[in-house]
Formats: sequence, structure tokens, C-alpha cells
Amino acid sequence: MTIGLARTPLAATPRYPEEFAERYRAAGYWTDETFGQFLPARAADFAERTAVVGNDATGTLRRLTYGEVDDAASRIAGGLAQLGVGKGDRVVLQLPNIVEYVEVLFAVFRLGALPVFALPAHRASEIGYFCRFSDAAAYVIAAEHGGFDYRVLARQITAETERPPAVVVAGDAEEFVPLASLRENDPAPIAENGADTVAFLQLSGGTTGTPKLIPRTHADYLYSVRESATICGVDADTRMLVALPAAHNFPMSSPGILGVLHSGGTVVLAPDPSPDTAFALIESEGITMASLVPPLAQAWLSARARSERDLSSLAVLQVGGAKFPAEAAKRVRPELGCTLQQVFGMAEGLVNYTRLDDDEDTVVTTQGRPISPDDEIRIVDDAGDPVPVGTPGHLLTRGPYTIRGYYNAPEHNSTAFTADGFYRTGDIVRLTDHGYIVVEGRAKDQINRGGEKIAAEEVENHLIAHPAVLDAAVVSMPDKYLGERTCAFVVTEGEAPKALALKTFLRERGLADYKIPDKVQFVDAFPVTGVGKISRNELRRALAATLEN
Ligand code: OOB
Repeated sequence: MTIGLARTPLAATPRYPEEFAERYRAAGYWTDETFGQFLPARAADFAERTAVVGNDATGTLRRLTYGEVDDAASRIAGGLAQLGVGKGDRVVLQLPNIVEYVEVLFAVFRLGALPVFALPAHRASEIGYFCRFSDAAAYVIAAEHGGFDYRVLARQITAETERPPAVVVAGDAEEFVPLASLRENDPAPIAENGADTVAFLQLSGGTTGTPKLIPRTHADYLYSVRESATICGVDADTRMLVALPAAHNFPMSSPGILGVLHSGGTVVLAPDPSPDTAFALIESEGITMASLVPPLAQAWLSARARSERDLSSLAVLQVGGAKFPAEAAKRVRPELGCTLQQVFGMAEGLVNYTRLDDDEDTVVTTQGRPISPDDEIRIVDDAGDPVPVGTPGHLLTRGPYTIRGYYNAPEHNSTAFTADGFYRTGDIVRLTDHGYIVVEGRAKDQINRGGEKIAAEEVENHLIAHPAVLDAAVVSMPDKYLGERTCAFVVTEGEAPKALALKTFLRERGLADYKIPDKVQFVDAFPVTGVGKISRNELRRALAATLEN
């Protein structure tokens, strides 16, 4: 294994123009705090309080105080430093909801290194790309989770990557570096970093052939975390259930794990998001708050009637990541006995919340309003002109915690952002008279499969790699449970492969399971317009329309 290889410096990322940075600092949004300082400061305030409850990699239930998490993070940081991980280096984190996730996260922050937040569902295609594109110094996994052996994946990654990362394993490490061995080190010092530097790389839901990485700074992200905690009523008595994958932006920071730890509360990591597991934890741990994607919220609603569990501690249920239908939203208070909070956010920045004291109609029918008075919202028509209030249009946004560009992607940035720095979200929304946002649809080539985002082009590129496939177009089809599923329209040459064979082909290419098309439809040719040539966007829309009929 190659250890201690010097890594390329962080690529230049588009920065906030100085006049905006000054404004955000003067308003008190941006402070000097960094993520390296975050946990040691909270451990000083809340040393003996319970920070994290959850299984460890061996499946043992653990309860860790703020002091214990900080001690573990400091020592693991020392161990990572021995492996050659230093300030500015990237570390691909792919851990399930286990307590080690929080320890390693803060260990990486302590070094001033940058976590790259992979999801447990990612496979060789995604992980290989993250490692190569970010030139990762380390890759941290759990030995096994959900019936999958991540060491097998790590072997493939190290064999196929020119500059392989050091692999660190929580649990039985086999030939790799055991996380347990890193704990034996002396604590590493806290790296000194400007708060306006990039703290980590988050994943974009994506619309392009290769996933984009989102560079968030300490100052911008911590502002969104602090404000989210305030808006969502998080304090030292909050006991938050984390049922979604911990690395996703929603459970991480809206207000999520970071908002709870900021406030001295307790994070409870659920090993799986099923209602049975979650309800048992709500009862036994006195959970006050949880965040879910719509399909899980629906599953909780249907399971409630059959469950004897006491859910009376649950005060707030947040639902976001995809549109939560009003019919389901209105059942939350009567059936689960808690306040619903709709969350419409994006890893690129902007997050909207319905407020806890909003009237029921607003909570049920809107996706909330922005965190900050300085979040700028522009809703425009296809020509880029502003639409009247109430008319649906493209949502563009700029503000104190929305990025000005993706990591190392100048070409994509030139179209994903306007010349004056607004991010084109790709969402179609309208504004209510009270300034709340209602999500009406999407103009981007992305499928939102129950909150999991799939870039059409990424899947198409994998399909086209099959020798019998001439062309492919991936579109969404409506689904009662997930909101949307994926359908791949495929034009083949010669004898068409079976749909199952194509899916297997994609899996063998290392594509995450949630991106494998739910349906494959073979067609002789794609529809064309009079001029004989249409854009792929129009093509996708035409094909999606045939599914809805
Ligand atoms: C969250 O973040 P991402 O980056 O996985 O996905 C962002 C996209 C949005 O642009 C929108 O298309 C969709 O997900 N979305 C929603 C939604 N929340 C997100 N569409 C309709 N209704 C909603 N409530 O998904 C995310 C990040 C932070 C907090 C919450 C969600």
C-alpha cells in the first residue's frame, strides 16, 4: 500500500466576491470558527453530556460523551497524520450510521483535511471517481454493512487507482489499516485554518455524466448549521434520530448531526430507517426530532396504526429531499402526534424550512422559506426574465451559504451559475404571497427517486458502454411510493440484450444500486422533430410523456 504519498494541492475553487464576504461577516453570519475547533469547543462546554448513541462497527450499542468523542477524534487524527494525511488533503468517508462516523469526521476536520462525503450505497464507479478526482489521501470504510463487504470494494479501488488512498477500516481490517490502531496515537494538534477556506467536499445530486463535488467553507456551512438549529428549536435537550444516511446534507446539517452537536444535544444513529427500528428507538431513547425523506415518512405513517410504541416524546418530524405530497403531510400531526417541518434544501447551499409556529395549511402545502434574510431568490421564465409572484419558474439563488461554483469544474460552472453568481437549482417553484416556496417540478435532467438523486447522463453513459447499445435516454416515471422511478429507453444494434442482462452489466460496472434503472424499454429509434434533430432534454421529456400516458 502506498502511504504518505504527497497529494496534489486543493484545486482553486470559485470564491465569494470580497464585497459579499464582507457583508456576510459584518452581518455576523460568518465567524472565525472552523470545524477543527468545533468539537473541542463543544467538549469543553458539554464534556459529560451524551453526544452520540449508536452501534459501532461490530454492532455493539455505544453511548459516547462529548469528551469521549473529542478524545477519540483527536487520537484518530494523530493516527491519520501518521498515515500521511495532512492539512488540505482529501479523505473519502464511506461509513454507515455508526458511532465511528462521527469520530472519524471530526478527526479529519481536526487535521484540516477535507472529508469527501460518499454514501454507503456507492460502489466502484462512484468511489473510484471520487478518489481519483479528489486525489484522496485516505479512504475510510466499515468492514461490512448491509450484507456488503467494503473491503472487496477497497481492493478494487486500490488496484485500479494510480495513486491509491490509504484504506482505513472500522471493524476487521484484513490487510488494511484498522481504525482501532489509529486510536493508539497521541492527539494531533488542531490545524489552523481560515474560516473562509474549503472545509469539505459534498456530493451533488448531479445532472452530468460525472458527479460534481461541492466545496463548502467553514464559515458558510457553520452559519447554516447555527441558524438551522435556531429555526428548528434544537437545544441541549434535543435527542435527534438519524435514520437517513448520516453523510447526506439533510441529516448532517439541516440542522442534523452538526446542529445537535453545536447545541449540546444527543444524536442517536439508527442502524436502519425502518419504522420498527425507528419506533423502538424513539421510545427507548426519548427521541424529540427526526428527519426523513417522503417514502420513509409514508412508511412511518402506515406503520403507526399497527405499532404499540410510545412516540409521545417526538415533537418534530422533518420531511424533505423530495416533494412530500399534501395528502400525506396532513396526516403527520393527527397520526404521529408531532409537528411536521417541510425541508427543501440542496447540498449546494440554500435550505428552506417551514417554521415550527407556521399555521397547518402552510406546513402542509409549502416547502418553507429560506434560512437567511440574505438568501436571494430569483424565479425566472425560460428566457431568464422574472415571473410574477405565484407563477412557476426556474429557481435561481445566491446567498451567504450557497456555493459560487463546483470543485474543479470551470466549464460546468459557466452554465450552472449566472454571471452574477446565482446558482441555477434546476427546480421549478412558485412563491406564495407570504414568501413561501412551493416546489412544482424540475427542469434538470435528474431523477429524484424518493430523495435519492440520479443524473440521467451518468446512467446513459454506462448504458452506452454496452456493445449492443446504440443510444440510451434515462427518464423518470411517476411512482406512488417513491414519487419517481427510473426508466431507461434503449436503442440496440443486432439482437437486443435482455433487460436483466443490461442491469447486471451496470452493476458490474460498479454503479450504485439506486441508479440501476427500474425499467428498461427497448425502442427502434428515438422520436425526432421535423428538423430531424432534437436536444437530449426534449428527447427525455418526450419519452417521459409516453410513460405517463
Ligand atoms: C437535499 O439535497 P440534495 O443536494 O440531495 O438534492 C437537492 C434537490 C433540490 O434541488 C430539489 O430538486 C430536491 O432535491 N428537493 C426537493 C425537496 N428537497 C430537496 N424537492 C421537492 N421538495 C423538497 N422538500 O435533498 C436536501 C439538502 C438539505 C436539506 C434537505 C434536503
